[in-house]
Order: sequence, then C-alpha cells, then structure tokens
Amino acid sequence: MQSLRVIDSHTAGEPTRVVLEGGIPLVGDTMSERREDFRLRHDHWRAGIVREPRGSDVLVGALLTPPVNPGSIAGIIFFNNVGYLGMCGHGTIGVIETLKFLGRIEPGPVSFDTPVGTVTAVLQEDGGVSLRNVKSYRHLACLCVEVDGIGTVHGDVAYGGNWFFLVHWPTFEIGIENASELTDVSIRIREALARDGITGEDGAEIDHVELAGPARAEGANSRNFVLCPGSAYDRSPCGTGTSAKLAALFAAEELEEGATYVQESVAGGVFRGSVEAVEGGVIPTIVGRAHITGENTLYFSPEDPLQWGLE
Ligand code: PYC
Repeated sequence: MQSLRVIDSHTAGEPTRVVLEGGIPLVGDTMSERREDFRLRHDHWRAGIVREPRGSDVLVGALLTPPVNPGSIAGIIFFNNVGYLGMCGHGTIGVIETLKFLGRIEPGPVSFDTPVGTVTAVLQEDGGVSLRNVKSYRHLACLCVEVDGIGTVHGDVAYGGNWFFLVHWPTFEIGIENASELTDVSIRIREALARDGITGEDGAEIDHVELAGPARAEGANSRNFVLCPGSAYDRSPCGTGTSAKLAALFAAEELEEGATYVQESVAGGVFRGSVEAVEGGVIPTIVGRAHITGENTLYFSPEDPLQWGLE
C-alpha cells in the first residue's frame, strides 16, 4: 500500500493540503516541466489526494519539490479537483504556516519557485504572512459579454498568477447564503467567455471568475466571490484573484502605488493588498494568515476501487 504524509491548513477558510516532498518523484529542470510531468505521468495522484473520499472539491493541494533557483527553499505545484494552478496565494500562505509548524522555517523572508515564477514572502512574528506575488497585469479592459440568463456583463481580463475575469458590473450581494446562485452566475460567465473566444494572453484559458460587491467588514474596500477552475468557489479572498484585481485597479488609476486595499471574501475573511509599479504591470503584496487543521497519512490501496478518488 502506498502512502503520503500531508499537513492540512486553512487560510481565511480556504483549505490547503501540503504534500511533503519525496512521495511523487517528478522530473524536469523547471517548475513548469515538473508540473507537466505531474500532469502527464502522475495525474492519478492529484485526483487521489484532493478528490473525495480523501478530499473535496474545495481543497487545493500543494506538492513540495526541491527548488530550481538557488535562493528558494522549495518548489511548489498547486492543484485541485480538476487540474493544476499557476500560483495560489492562499495556498502559499498555507505552505508557509505548514513549514513553520514543522519547524522548518522561522519568522523572516522565504522564497519559493512555482510554475509561473518565484515568489517571496515574509513570515511575521505574529504568524501573518506578507506574500510578494508574481508580476500581475490587466490584459483587456472593460469588455462586454452577453451571458445566458443574465444579460450584459462588464469586466476586465487580468492576470495575478492565474487568469481572471473581473466583473465590474453588475455588482452582487456577496454572501455565503447566496453561494449557489453566485456559482451559477460565475459558471455562466465563464461559459460565455469560452463561447466568445475571450482568453488571457497567448490564448490562455480564463478559468477563474471574480464577482464583486459591497464590503461588509469595517475597513474593507470590497467583497469578492471567486469561482475556481471546476465549480468550487474560494472561501478566502483569493491571493491571485486579489493580485489581478489590484493590477486592474492600478491600471484604471483607481489605486495608488503603496496604498492598502482590503479585500474581503464571500466568507468574510480579509487579505490586505498593495502594489509596486513595474514595467507592464505591478508586483502585488498580499497579507494574510493560515492555521493548521490536521496532519495525516493518506493511504492508497490497490484493493480500493476509489484508490484514485471519485470522478
Ligand atoms: O488564493 O490564489 C489563491 C487561490 C487560487 C485558487 C484558490 N485560491
């Protein structure tokens, strides 16, 4: 029977399952080559780790690998019930809390390699994490999309480590109590983007949809609902989604370099974000924190018909 050791955490309600390195031997000199190797030769592990009965649609997995850059302490490949992510903000904060829990890191700076670039973070003394993400940018501004059963929707296409459609209008009453309706709306928007051939740069699929509405928490700028690849929604404000939003606000001159933007999630958690301007976009910094929820050994028995998870 094969087994894998995992540590679970949540960041503002969104779970991360960190698979400690060694269990799934990936080949490749870059993190994108390793992610491709994971996809092509070991995809059954992805499904077995995050899908039911061991996981759920909402769980994001993080496989640790040796680093590819000398200054980084590890590589990370993020995945979920339907595939692989470029970067994951809540997940990186979860990885850092996990490494702290294991006694592998102390407060201070730390860098990780991901398939879309190296990210750096500072683990603060109080457990908070300040994450400097990859370059983020607005790709297409103010698009109008006709969405079945909804009508015209206006939004931007932006990148924050993953591709997002950021809906500006209509705005929504964003709350957990409306989660099924918000999921349905977001799926329809994603289908309309695919139907109309609207993509990120170089034809990249827009697999995340971010709805916005008025904040409920005092001091927050807005509340979001983020549909992830598949049909689960992010319980956290979504680190890459907040990065994409900050990049779009900066491009629209609605956010100044260095100013703090507080993004609340559908579940009420918050990330504090800010940007540094760079050529062609911004480098966002996202501040949040994670909490450990469990430590487990997953078993994969060849006698189990659901060894590699439910379809
Ligand atoms: O925090 O970047 C994020 C994220 C992406 C998908 C789920 N969470």
